[in-house]
Amino acid sequence: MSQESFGPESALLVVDVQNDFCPGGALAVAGGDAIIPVINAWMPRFATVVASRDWHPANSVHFSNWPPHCIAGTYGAQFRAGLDTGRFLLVLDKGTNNVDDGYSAFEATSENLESWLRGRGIEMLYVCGLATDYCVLQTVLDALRLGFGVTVLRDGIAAVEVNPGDGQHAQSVMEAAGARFVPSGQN
Ligand code: VGL
Ligand code: ZN
Repeated sequence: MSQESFGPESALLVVDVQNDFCPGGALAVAGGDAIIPVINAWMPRFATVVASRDWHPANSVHFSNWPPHCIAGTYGAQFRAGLDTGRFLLVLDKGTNNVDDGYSAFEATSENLESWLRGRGIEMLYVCGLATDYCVLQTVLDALRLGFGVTVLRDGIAAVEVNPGDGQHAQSVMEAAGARFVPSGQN
């Protein structure tokens, strides 16, 4: 199994691996915990690892679509225990407005992710995290629109599946837009 390191033009983007999206959380994703060892194993292969977190105000239009979750500063919004957060060079807060969903990490309000990545010469993004059918999907589509190459870690994502098949559908949409999916152990 290849475990080579990636070059300086590649970054790992860890999307929303937070308590509320894991078993027991307010918006639990089945399999949310299973991706943590996969993500931890990938992190040391990148010089640049960044993470986003869903970071909502207590009152948001977002909560007309979802049960309240990831309210800024609460336990549910904390990164999941076991995730190697010491490797994060940057943490992006998103969904911080009360007027929209803010699913994409490129909509983060704490930092302009696009400029930050470009300033470091990043051209390739490896994406993992939660949830396949919302924040991973929108982050990947934004990255592709902005011209980044995108690879999604097949075993490093999990879907909410409001409707069965949403995760698979999201994968098809990402692939059609130009994202590559790889199982762990491959590049
Ligand atoms: C997410 C639903 C609501 C996500 C965030 O991180 O994918 N999903 N808020
Ligand atoms: Zn949310």
